[in-house]
Amino acid sequence: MNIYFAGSIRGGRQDAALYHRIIEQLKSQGHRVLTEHVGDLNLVESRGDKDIYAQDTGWLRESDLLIAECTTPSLGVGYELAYAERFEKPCHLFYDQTKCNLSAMLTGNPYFFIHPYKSEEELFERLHIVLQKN
Ligand code: 6IA
Repeated sequence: MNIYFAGSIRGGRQDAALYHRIIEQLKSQGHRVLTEHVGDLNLVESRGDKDIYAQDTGWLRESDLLIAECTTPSLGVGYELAYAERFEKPCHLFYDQTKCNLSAMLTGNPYFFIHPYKSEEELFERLHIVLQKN
């Protein structure tokens, strides 16, 4: 599958190492991750915002599945989720419930598959199940 992985960039990079581990897991199961740079620990902004928007919305339309790690709040990730819903892409949202409370605009939308987790081990178990079912 072509997977669009969404995670915070300008919202804050404190979970970047976790994004990297998730992306590695997706790739190790044979999937193509369109947004590998989200897990890049040395991310430098080298492109203009218009190019980023055009590229990312194109990848969203091309994707088969969206996986979002939502523990660190990000306006960009929220926008991507609404965009993916509009194009009827399956969306799986993960967040560490010991660290944050996800927005009601996400948890209240029955379109989204919501996966709260309490440990990284639980996150990877749930992710494995999602990939097996899709
Ligand atoms: O509001 P945020 O910046 O936290 O939004 C993060 C989300 O928007 C991610 O899931 C990305 O898919 C997308 N996004 C935000 N900034 C970039 C970006 N910046 N490049 C690609 N996608 C982005 C420049 C990075 C550079 C290494 C090319």
